[in-house]
Amino acid sequence: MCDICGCAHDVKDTKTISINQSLLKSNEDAASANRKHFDEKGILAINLISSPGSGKTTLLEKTIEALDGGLSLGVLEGDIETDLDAERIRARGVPAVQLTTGGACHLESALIHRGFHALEQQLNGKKLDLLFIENVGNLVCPSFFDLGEHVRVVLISVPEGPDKPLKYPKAIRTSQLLIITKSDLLPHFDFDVEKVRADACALNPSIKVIVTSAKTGGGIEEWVYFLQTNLTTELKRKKP
Ligand SMILES: Nc1nc2c(ncn2[C@@H]2O[C@H](COP(=O)(O)OP(=O)(O)OP(=O)(O)O)[C@@H](O)[C@H]2O)c(=O)[nH]1
Ligand SMILES: [Mg+2]
Repeated sequence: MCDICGCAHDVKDTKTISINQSLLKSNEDAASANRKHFDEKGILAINLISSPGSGKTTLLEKTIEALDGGLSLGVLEGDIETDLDAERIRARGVPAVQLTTGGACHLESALIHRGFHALEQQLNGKKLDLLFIENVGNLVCPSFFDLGEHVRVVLISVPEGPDKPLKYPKAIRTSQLLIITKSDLLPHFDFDVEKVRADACALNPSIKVIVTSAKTGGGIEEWVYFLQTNLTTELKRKKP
């Protein structure tokens, strides 16, 4: 068990399991309330999960560039310390709130609820289309916590190695999209994209895979299309 967050992974002690189950249950209740709130406002919420440094904030920067004001975005940035990532997003003219967990290795729904209200204050009544939640860099604990998102996206970068889907199956099983980032580095690493795709699809047959590079812009158009399609589907689903 993770000593910091008390997550339910690899739990052997029955007393600990019951504590963690109640923690997860209260998180799930708050996640449902968040999702209802986002639904009422016609927002598509996206939770980005990855190891530290896989390229989450860089992908968001490229997304802002690619959308070029076509959709209205807001970002909740999760980190253990500092508001460096939120500053990077705000520098591109997009509202962002930093959620510093003070040691915890994942975000939880109650923090998202508070962060979203803080974000709304920056919006001055402007409607959001997409809410991005950049989770704390960690491929384990964030997989266990629904934040009320509509879409979960897991990122694995080329330098991390091709064994990550097999080693972190929960992240793959609970995500709708796997983004393989830093594809410009493929010539320098033993990273078999087709094997990673096959491993991910064996764990989660419905997962979609997109290969991107923030350096060359490869795959960014496909990612933007994924976002637009999911936003349209969500809006249709909510229509009476
Ligand atoms: N070569 C290459 N480098 C990249 C790419 N995307 C991101 N990087 C670099 O990877 C490093 C980490 O990128 P970030 O976007 O900050 O990663 P992150 O996942 O947000 O990191 P944390 O928030 O700390 O978990 C930076 O030096 C980026 O410039 C890419 O597509 N190709
Ligand atoms: Mg980041």
